[in-house]
Amino acid sequence: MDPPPRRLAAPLLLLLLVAAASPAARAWKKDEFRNCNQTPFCKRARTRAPHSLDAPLSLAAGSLAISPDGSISAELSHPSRPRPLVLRLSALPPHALRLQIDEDYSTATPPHRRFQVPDVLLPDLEARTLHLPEPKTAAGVSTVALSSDLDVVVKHDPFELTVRRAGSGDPVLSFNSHGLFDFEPLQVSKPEEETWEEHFRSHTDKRPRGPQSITFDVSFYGADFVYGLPEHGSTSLALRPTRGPGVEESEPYRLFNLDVFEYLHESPFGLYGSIPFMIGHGARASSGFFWLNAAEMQIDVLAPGWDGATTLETGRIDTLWMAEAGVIDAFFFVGSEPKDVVKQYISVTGTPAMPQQFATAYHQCRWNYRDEADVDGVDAGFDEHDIPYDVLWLDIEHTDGKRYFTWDHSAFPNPEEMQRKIAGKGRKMVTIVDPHIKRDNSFHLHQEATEKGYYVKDADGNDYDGWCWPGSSSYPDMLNPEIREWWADKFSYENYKGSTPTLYIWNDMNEPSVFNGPEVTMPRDVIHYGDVEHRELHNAYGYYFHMATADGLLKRGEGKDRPFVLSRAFFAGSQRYGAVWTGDNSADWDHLKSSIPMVLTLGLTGLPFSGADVGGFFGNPEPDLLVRWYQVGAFYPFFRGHAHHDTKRREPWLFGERRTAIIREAIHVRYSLLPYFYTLFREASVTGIPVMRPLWLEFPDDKETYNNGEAFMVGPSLLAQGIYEEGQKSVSVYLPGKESWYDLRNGSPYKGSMSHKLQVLEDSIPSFQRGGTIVPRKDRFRRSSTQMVNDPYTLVIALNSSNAAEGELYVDDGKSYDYQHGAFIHRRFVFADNKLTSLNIAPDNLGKKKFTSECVIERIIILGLRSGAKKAIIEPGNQEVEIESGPVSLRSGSSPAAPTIRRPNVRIADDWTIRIA
Ligand code: MIG
Repeated sequence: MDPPPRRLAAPLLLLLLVAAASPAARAWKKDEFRNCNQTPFCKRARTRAPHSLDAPLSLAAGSLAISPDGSISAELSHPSRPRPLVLRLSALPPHALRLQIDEDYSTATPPHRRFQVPDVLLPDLEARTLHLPEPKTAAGVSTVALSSDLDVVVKHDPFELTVRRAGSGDPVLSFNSHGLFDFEPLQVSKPEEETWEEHFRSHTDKRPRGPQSITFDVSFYGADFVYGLPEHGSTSLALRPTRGPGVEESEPYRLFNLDVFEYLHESPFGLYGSIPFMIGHGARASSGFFWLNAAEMQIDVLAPGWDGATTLETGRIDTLWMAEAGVIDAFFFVGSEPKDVVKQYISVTGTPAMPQQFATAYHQCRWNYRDEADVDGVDAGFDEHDIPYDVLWLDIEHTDGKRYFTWDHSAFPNPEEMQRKIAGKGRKMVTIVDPHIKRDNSFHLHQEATEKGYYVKDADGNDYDGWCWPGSSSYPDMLNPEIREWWADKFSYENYKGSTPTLYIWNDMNEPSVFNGPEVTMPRDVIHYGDVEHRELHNAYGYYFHMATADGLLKRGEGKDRPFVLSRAFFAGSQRYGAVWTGDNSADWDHLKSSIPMVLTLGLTGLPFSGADVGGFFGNPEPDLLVRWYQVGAFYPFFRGHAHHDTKRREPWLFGERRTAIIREAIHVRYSLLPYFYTLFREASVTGIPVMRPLWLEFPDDKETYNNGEAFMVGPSLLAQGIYEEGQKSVSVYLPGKESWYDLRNGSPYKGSMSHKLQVLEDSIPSFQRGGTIVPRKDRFRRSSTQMVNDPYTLVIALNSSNAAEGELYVDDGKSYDYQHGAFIHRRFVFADNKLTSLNIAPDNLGKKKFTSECVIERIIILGLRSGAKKAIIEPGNQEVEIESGPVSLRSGSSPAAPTIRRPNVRIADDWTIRIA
């Protein structure tokens, strides 16, 4: 073969250079972060063989007793420990067991108390615990009945705890079945021969308090897969095994809040937030395990045969949990359905905050909108191109030198006027407020924090000084409630000059991110309030910061305006304070794809309000990728376009008319579904069931759905599937359940319980309404959601095989807390026997506040109606209305396809029925 002509060489070289600069090659800086082998507690725990201790952990015979509060207490002894451990078991209705294990502070003299994370568990938890019956002990085994259908079996030696179904005796969850328990005792002083110091890159951690890690194994019975443990980049919804036969890259899932530059879309390394909650699910059982601990955690999902066993047990998943410090405060949750497991987790950590209506609409962000003229231009651009949006965001450059709560006065000379102008169209603004405070003696915030001693202290007791955006920076100690109060006050209009009632807040960098710290965060030996080391509380720092900021907005609005605070870092319980997003993703197809499992996982672990940066933060998305991202993003609970400052501008109208039209349509889909989304947020705020759901949450028996991370449900009624490949021509979509599904665009029916190979369309992603559901919409487009408040509704009824359907609508004032006192409309729409009925499902015991609405239903679309009826009768009033053929969606050119009841004009606030004649 001839050598290639020489002139090809240059383009080839160029190609290589371009490839090297592409996001995939830009790559994450692996060396900046510790892996398990570089983390002594992890390495040690991970290499220990099951049941390898000479004298294993045992429960001291005779120590098991019922305490006056109804819990069970016992002593555990362990050969490696000078003192016994204290165990406490308590039960929470309906199906949760709490296990606490800590040092014995009463009899012995541990040098200090281990850290127990405050303010995450609901304050009424103790009051809700059950009085347990006397344990029954025989032959070294004690059994305690938790409820009529559950009991817990405690083996004394070696210690093992199993939660079982009382009737069948089937285990659901167990603790220490593999004898991997270890609890390093606090030492009074350092033995001379030991060194407690640890080194990583140029950093030394003195570890003045020595080793104190905790390890144990937990098994999930009846589980085909385990899920949860955000936050990691992953295209897989189920957690992949991290150890054992068949596992190549062997790193445990790491929970350690970090600011990871250009993170990988697929990696067990920890990102910005941590929730130590895992759900096991299979055809036979659903269960959950939550370990409240804010220290660095590493968790292995063990592949069958990990322990060398040759007869592999199926239907059980073993996991290994390791933490650097803290105590054991753990919860076992037993389904029967996976939704029950989520609800139980929520019953312990709190229900998600109900967002304001505007926050559920589309947000436009960029690092940075430069000045007031830029803000004006972008705002006007949406109007010119007929694209609704609700919130315009300002990133760090809007400040005076990264001093938060201030403005760059040359770029933003009139911030109040700017906000009022935006507010005139029913829109809001958001500014960023980060935790790093510029160490500038003329900055009032720094002065005050210094004077009051409000900063986190370094190991020598001085204000910790780290490097971040403003240069030399210090960090308020958010663990201290007094400091949180102080911080919250900074959001008053008086303190935050230039802020107005339509300004909300974005908390970034709260892992915390410290540019010159180990792994880009705070050193572990930094000291917090109450003499707590940073290592003990690290994963919750951002949580307390988010909490203080949300409390600030609550105070600012005198308790009447629901806060909106977006946070990057999170922990168990963050759902009570606002939304989170998946941080600095990249503008590539893999990141679009991994956003779905990431958002689904957040929802399963209590955080329903999340999303990924639409378009991808780093890099310039191909226009087709941007379009696909809008189509998927329109279904994220939190829907925001955002971009790095080095990227090209990418407002939705910059890629030609055709693409503008498609993006407009994607955003329109979101706006038309806002009534449905808001109803789902209501459900989430009461039960914790997420807005965006894995298929198996709705179809728990359907194995086909268990590891589907490409398709997702929005609530119980809609299913969508993203398009994650460039130029993809066809896509296979699995539609679960026995009922039919209807294409959202044109109402075409598709059979359930099978995969459909569909042609990929340019202007939408596959999305369907499930037969048997009713979805409320608003189909008139305005500039913002606020301007749609009085618009009439459309109901879309998708009938099931018995010609029936149901759905809900929740409406309140969209901003205040009056709903907590009864001020809302909550209806259930039921279609059966050719009759649609609107039922009030608002409980009447909530309070005296009222909310009503003059809104009517202007259109009812019925998919799957087999009768050729032409008329319907409305009661009360015996009024006749026409049934015509009408379009199913609003897209231009959509042909009349479905029977439509025109202008029934019944009020959403009223009881009525509509009978098909
Ligand atoms: O180090 O504020 O994730 O959304 O635009 C980057 C600037 C700091 C990281 C956030 C990103 C934000 C950016 N911030």
